[in-house]
Amino acid sequence: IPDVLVIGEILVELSSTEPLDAGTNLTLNFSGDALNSAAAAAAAGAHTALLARVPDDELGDRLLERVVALGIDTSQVRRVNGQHGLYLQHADPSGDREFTYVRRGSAGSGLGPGDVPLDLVARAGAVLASGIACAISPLSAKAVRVAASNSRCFVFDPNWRPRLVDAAGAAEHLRGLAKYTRLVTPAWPGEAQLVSDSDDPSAVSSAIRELGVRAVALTRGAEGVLLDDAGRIIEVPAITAPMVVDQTGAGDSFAGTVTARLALGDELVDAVRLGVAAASLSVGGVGGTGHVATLEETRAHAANGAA
Ligand code: KDG
Repeated sequence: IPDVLVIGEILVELSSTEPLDAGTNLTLNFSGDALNSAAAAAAAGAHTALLARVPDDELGDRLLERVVALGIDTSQVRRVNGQHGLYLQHADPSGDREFTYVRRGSAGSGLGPGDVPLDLVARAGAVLASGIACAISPLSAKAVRVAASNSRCFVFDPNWRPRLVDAAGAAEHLRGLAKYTRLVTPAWPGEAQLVSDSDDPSAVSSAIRELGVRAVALTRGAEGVLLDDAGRIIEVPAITAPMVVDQTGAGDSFAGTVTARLALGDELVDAVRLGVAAASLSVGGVGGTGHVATLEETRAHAANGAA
């Protein structure tokens, strides 16, 4: 029985620091928020399994080798006929990071309620899913809902991607899952304001709690995390990243680490402190799993940051 079960689609990642054009060189890797957060959870000491569908082809074999190398249990991965979901990570013409997706109809988005192992979900320490798993298909959204409603500790990361779902749709996913949710981890301001347009973070977190969520961790970049645990507000400061190469997956690293530490019995605020440290280290590598810090490194970074 895993400490953490992560639900979602593992993506093929092709990345470049340049804008796309004919002849652009792209680097192949594997990512997707589910993989990024599962890698962080495993590194944080939790026995972590991924619940996902992966195409039964050579690229799928390589993808799963990478998943195993990241210390993740693949016993809940189903190999199926179908195509990979892919995203290109590149620059837009002004140099900002951009994602382009080629994923509609992918094998991963065919994950459905019938794939959810109810007994395992009920016994797992925690279940983690994101708004991306809800946005990629109605079937996948149902799978998330079934898992959330059977889990004793469900963590939801809104991970709003406007190229996959509009604001109303993303808000609906959050509302629909709220009553099953132990912790939600929206980024401030965009995701947090999906359900309230107030400029006051604690007013927004209490609006989110009113939907039925027990705790809200608003991630606010350099301003740190505002944790609202059933009405008790705690500000957890940010920690400066020793090296910034690529921000991709920082939020996933936070969510995965916090979920792992919660499942292992840490107090929520301690789990959040480690999540902040892990996210700050995760930006030191290219792509979603370019740098996954060990628990020792994360603890040391958290201690240094607090000093
Ligand atoms: O959070 C990083 C993810 O966005 C990236 O790995 C790609 O999963 C991805 C997505 O669907 O955007």
